[in-house]
Amino acid sequence: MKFHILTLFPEMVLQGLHTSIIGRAAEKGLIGIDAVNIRDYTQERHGRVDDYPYGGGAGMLIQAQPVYDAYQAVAAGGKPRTVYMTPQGTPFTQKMAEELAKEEELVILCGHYEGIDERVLEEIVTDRVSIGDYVLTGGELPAMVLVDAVSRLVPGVLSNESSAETESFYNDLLEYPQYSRPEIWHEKKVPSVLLSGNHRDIAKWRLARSEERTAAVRPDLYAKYRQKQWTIARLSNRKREHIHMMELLRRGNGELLYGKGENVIAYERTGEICLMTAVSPQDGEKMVRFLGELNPRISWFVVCQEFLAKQLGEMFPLRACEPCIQACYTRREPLPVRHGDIRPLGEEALEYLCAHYCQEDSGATQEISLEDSREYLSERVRSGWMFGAYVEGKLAGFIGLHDEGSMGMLYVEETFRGRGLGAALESYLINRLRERDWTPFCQIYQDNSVSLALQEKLGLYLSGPVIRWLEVRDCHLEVCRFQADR
Ligand code: 6GU
Repeated sequence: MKFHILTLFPEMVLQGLHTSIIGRAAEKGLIGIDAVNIRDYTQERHGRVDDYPYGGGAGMLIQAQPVYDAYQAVAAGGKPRTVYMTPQGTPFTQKMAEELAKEEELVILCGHYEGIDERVLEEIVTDRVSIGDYVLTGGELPAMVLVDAVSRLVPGVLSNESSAETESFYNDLLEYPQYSRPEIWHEKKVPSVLLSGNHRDIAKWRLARSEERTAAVRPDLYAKYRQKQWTIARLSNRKREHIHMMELLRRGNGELLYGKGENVIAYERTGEICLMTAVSPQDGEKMVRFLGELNPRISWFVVCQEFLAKQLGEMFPLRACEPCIQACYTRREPLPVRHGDIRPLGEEALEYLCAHYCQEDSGATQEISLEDSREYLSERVRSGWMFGAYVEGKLAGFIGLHDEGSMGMLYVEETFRGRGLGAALESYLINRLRERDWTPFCQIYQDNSVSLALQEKLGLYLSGPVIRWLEVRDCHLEVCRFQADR
């Protein structure tokens, strides 16, 4: 990730960003921070970059020419994403940080004085971003805020532990209070539950404190959280059928786009996956229409009813995969893992994964390129949820968690089949998920009798009705016919 910061005060930005975690990330080359002095590009004598605004008013404006030339110098003929830091921008959120973190290159433009000539902004700026409802003297601090928030999402910038930690266990809620040594300070004792060693009780206590805090200081967030909880409760009326949607919301990986009783649309942002369930075709009709108007980026639909598949097909250009049976593991006790050497996989296993993860198994079409599946597997490895079984130190099979939370990608090398390696891999993954208090689940093509037998053997419950994945073709060109018709 490379940041080009266009500013009148490059030393301010560089000093601020070359310390601590972000500084270390820059040293390691995980991110690049390039500060460009707009003044270096002025054509006026004495290095002047500002002038009076036409029409009068207080203060000075940065002129178009030096900004444009500084931009051209870093854009090098391309059209990089260019963020202008301004109090007149869209409020900055974690969601935006996540979106920006996908870019390879970002240009960040810092305003000063009363702003910048609008004409150059029109030509180069793709996003206008504010960091909150207050006015600062310049865009440098906001730019540093943005670089910090985006950088910590770049793989490797945070240690694995801390990045897993930020992963939304308490999604939509503020953090609970924390305590360190000593046990008593100023006659205040650390809450005794934290010393109990009982992880279930600790988690419960932390959740209660998080809810309390959020309700008190962020009623907006709390309302969203409550709606999610309420929807999860409604979905649990038909748990085997809805476990994938419940888990998406419970694990904090999904947003609720629509929730009216058991009519629900949930959305997973990284995979651009839209999960839907509806009570009746009439409800389905309404929901599909709603999606048409909202027009979010969607690469996949996952539906629980065939009528939804049909209705969506009338609105979006879709390709349907074969139907799946859903299986979920609802027991408490861990499963025995009858294989000694199962470990998390790192980048070094990527070639092996690419060679053996076949796309027919993923249900996708042959049109998903090797490049796309490599990127997907690499992202899955980085998530820390890919595990391999080793035999005599050599990789003999693997399993992993898909982006929307289901177990899958199970593979065992031909020569090692029939030895229970697949069962061991899945048992291992189930245990890891249960440690988090998550409900493990997977989706199996209904004609895959081998896998279905494995699910039954491990004690997973199979859903009666069927789940269907639908791939959106040309997803970013023609997302929605409905929109075009209006
Ligand atoms: Cl991005 N710039 C300035 N100057 N002030 C701000 C801001 C940005 N965001 C909030 N206040």
